[in-house]
Amino acid sequence: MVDRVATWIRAAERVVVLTGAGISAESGVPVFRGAGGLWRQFRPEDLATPQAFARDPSLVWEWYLWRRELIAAAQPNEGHRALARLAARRAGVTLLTQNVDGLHRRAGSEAPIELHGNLWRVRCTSNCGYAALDDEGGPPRSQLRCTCGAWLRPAVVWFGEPLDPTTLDAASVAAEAADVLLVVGTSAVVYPVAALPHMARRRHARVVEINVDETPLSSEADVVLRGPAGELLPALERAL
Ligand code: BJW
Repeated sequence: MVDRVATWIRAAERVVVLTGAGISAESGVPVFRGAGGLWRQFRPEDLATPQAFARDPSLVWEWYLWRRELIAAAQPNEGHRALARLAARRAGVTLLTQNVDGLHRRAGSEAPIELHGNLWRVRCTSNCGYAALDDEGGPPRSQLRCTCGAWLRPAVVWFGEPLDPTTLDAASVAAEAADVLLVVGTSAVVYPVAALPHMARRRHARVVEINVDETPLSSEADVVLRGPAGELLPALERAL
């Protein structure tokens, strides 16, 4: 199966990779759903909605600062690195990620399209326009309020919030033009991102899922590579 996917990639003009939390699992960053997932321990309604932040910004920040610490201590794994090398050695590779952890960039991927934002960025909740990128792994953020007096918030996309339209457009254009779409380590249940593989497939892309478990996408994918991304992506790279 890996050889078959490698043949498609070699023949492809445009390869798009869509990643989710599963690609960072082997770096020790918890996924959201399933065994050991964050949503088994915490309720998304309490931590990942604009209503939760309006109700208790300190609690939400506490959760994000804890996750920042965990991610700062983690290292990109062989899956992140294989994708960075794939883009470096051939043209026409676009990386889309739902992850907010910044590990693709740390592995050497130059311009991943971060569909759900980045947990190292902050922006002001008022309309003063302040936004900043914190130092990954730097000292914990002590200033949680903007100079205008309003709360700063993590620049991530919470449930019920729209994705940045320019970012989503860029991802949709890439998915629709893809010859091969690799969907790596995502449960494929969170919309609108979960629609991208279906959009790609309706055009003409071969859709390849890389995941340790079955997802709603599995039955629609042209090929499913069942196993850890940190092993399968380097294996795919070797087969190219
Ligand atoms: C491995 C592995 C290994 C493990 N190797 N694989 C019905 C009801 C209610 C709401 C909705 C509804 N239908 C649609 C919605 C909307 C909602 C939604 O989709 N909900 C569904 C869950 C039902 N979507 C939204 O609200 C979005 N916004 C929106 O729709 O706006 C519309 C709008 C328009 C105009 C005005 C206003 C609104 C926004 C969604 C934002 C999601 N945010 C989060 C948090 C980000 C910030 C943060 O990190 O704190 O994004 S939630 C969380 O889920 C995070 C992830 O990016 C996202 C996807 O998760 P992912 O990456 O797939 O991870 P997991 O854990 O789910 O899966 C991991 C996978 O890896 C598993 O399959 C494992 O098997 C696998 N795996 N180890 C390979 N080693």
